[in-house]
Amino acid sequence: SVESSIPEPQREAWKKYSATGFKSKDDFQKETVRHIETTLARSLFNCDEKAAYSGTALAFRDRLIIDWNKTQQRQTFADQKRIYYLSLEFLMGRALDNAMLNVGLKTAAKEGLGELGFRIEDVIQQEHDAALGNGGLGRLAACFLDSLASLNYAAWGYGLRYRYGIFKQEIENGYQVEIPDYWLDFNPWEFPRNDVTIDVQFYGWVNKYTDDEGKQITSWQDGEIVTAVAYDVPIPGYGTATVNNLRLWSSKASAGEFDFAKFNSGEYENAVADEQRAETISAVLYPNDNMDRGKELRLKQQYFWCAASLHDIIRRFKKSKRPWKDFPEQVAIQLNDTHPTLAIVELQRILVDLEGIEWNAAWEIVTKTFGYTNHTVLPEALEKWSVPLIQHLLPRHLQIIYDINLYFLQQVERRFPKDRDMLGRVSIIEESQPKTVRMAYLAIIGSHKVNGVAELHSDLIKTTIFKDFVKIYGPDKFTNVTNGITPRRWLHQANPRLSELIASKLGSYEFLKDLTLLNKLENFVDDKDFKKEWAEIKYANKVRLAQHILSATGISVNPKALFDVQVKRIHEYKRQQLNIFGVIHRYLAIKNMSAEERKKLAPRVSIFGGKAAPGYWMAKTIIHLVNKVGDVVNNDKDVGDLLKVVFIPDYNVSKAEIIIPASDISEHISTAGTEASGTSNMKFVLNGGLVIGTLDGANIEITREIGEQNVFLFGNLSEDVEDLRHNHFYGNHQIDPELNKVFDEIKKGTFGDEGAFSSLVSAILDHGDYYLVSDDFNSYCKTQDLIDETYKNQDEWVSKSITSVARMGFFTSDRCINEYADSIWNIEPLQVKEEAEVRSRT
Ligand code: T68
Repeated sequence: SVESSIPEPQREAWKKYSATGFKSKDDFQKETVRHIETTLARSLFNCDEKAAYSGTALAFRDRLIIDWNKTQQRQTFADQKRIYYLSLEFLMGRALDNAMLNVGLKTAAKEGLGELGFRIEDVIQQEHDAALGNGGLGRLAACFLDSLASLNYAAWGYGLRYRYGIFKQEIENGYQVEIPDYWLDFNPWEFPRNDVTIDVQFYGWVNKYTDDEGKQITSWQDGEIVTAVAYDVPIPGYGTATVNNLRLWSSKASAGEFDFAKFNSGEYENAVADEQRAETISAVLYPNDNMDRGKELRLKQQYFWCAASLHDIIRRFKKSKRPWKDFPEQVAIQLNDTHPTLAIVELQRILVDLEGIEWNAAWEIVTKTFGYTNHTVLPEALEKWSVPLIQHLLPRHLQIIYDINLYFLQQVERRFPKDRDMLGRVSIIEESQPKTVRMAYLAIIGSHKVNGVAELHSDLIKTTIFKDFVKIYGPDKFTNVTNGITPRRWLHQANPRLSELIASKLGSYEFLKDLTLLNKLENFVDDKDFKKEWAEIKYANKVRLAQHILSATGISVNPKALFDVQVKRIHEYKRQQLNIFGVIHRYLAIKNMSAEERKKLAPRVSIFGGKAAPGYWMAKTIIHLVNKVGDVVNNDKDVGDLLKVVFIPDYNVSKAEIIIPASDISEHISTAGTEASGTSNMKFVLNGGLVIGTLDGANIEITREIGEQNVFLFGNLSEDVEDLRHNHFYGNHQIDPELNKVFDEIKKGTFGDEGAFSSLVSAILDHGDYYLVSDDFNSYCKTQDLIDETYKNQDEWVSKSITSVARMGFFTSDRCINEYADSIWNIEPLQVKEEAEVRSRT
């Protein structure tokens, strides 16, 4: 064994002082104070909350890294298959609270910090969010990491270590302003691995020749080299000793490239410029969600990260000394959308060009290794890269893409000799000007499984964008894995009082590991005291949110009002415009009411939040309108508490943890067929909020699970969308009369210069109303009225809330990960002996 290769005395000396990590309040204090006094060079007299956070975080980091080391050793010795989750985005949020809860030491830390003079809530809030993602796709990756570790899967995440995460949003005069998010000044959660580097090549040319032994050699040479440096982030599982790894790559100039000789020849500035160019690759996260624009730097990011990750994976595989054909038994790589598709091409290149494996044998290894998850059917979000750009940046990869395409099309031609159009339709290369590479097609052809993220979405990709591929490969290659969320962060951490109440009824916190146990809550839907406590917790969460709203916006809201929340990226397909038009409609209705009628209305706070991509004009206009409507409504004496409109700036993971537990109603109102899944819908319901939604994405499955009587559904169905759009252009397009009144009010200048909002109005009146706002307006408003009525009966409302939570077990990301493991990765968890000994759950 590896152990016995080290001499006994040496092992003994080592073990004597081997780090064990704290397990008690006292040890926690000892470690924290030591870090504050030595690592941070502070003292009792100048330790502010920031320093207390830093010391606490460093103590917990030490705690994690011990288990991290053991986990990595265990996984290496076990020599089983590993999962590699490739994602350009990991929207992790804060790590400290999560680390405390997952290792079961939050109570110890709370008491320990208390004695040292700090409130744990204040300390936790010092942390800067790790915001390396845009929205749902990035947060899904983060939830998956939590589940993979919690379920003891041997899994690695691979991503980029952006110096700037998603921008910070400020609102000035109602407009979004973007501020760079420089988040790395103090980050205790990463371990730089300066010894783990990989050189990545760009540009250059392809040399094909026959060597002395008569072998055909293809070599990609004379490129520019950029070095990838690994930074490791420990990912603790909940209630287990497993701590997995998230490896993020940072770019720097390669030692060979950064030419010190130039210093002497007076080219210092050029050398520095070279270095900066290399560092630019991992400098910034592209802030577009569901939108792809073919920028060269983005393609560079993709290849840089794919190449570094693959070489790292292969290096690890090679240590096992197995033959290449075993690769797919040792390695499963999951592609989070098409962003890592070049990994398919890179693996084929390595196998064929560098390892000398015959094309077909290599291709079999490749396709068995990869799985591809699709997250959208929106055409503008499907990645396409221009052929000349790839030719320039990655000449050898372009050849390989063409060869993959050739063999694929030959196969298609043999199978469908009569369908001549088929070849053009399914070709990886689109014959446009310039030609483009359709990354989704490449991802499908290079993977053994393709999955959508909710049932409707998985059906849609099979019948629309990937229809031909279902014909070619048969339906079994395509599958569904409905998204999930981690209940650790989205219930236990974000809503500790609710989690505690649930645990008190269920007898333990076991539901956090098996969320289906929540169904036992149904036994308590008629328990008066329980319901009272349930409602009190919601109210307390609303008070907390009201405080945040006041400090962030200056707007004072009544926590007794119905909180109506829509927080997510701003996008026309998500239809925040429908929401704000509905708000204006409500405002007009209130203005027209008698005093008697006003008394009967349930007061409401309409809460918006979310970022617009900096170049997305329409989305920015929506933000502007929300703020301007707020200015008018919130200062209208006729309205008072009956309606407030709030835009919470800089929506992010840590804000979500405050907002979601405080909602009564949340809005998931995308045009049917456009939102692949949605995941915040799951978070809101799990926290006892009800939803208003369209029959789209995971809303459909949520409804199936919790019951139609507990969801406020409205709007047209996805199967009718195409006809409606067609009618807008070729029939007569009738605008809903109530919506027209809203437009008249905007045009009157009630919310300021009407010209500022004309693009929003004319998208509906003049440009075909692609997102069916007018078609769904009436049904939306009526459903909002029904919500008002239902809310008046608080007892019934609370029953719906409890019943819904009880039936949410399906939507844990643990279930989701087990499905991937079963149906795509073919992998079992690695059992952990220490598990029993670990964790009192706090
Ligand atoms: C989201 N996609 C889906 N994309 O919109 C959402 N895109 O329905 C789904 O629940 C979620 O993925 C998880 O499956 C995104 O968030 C992006 O952020 C994105 C980023 C870059 C390029 C394209």
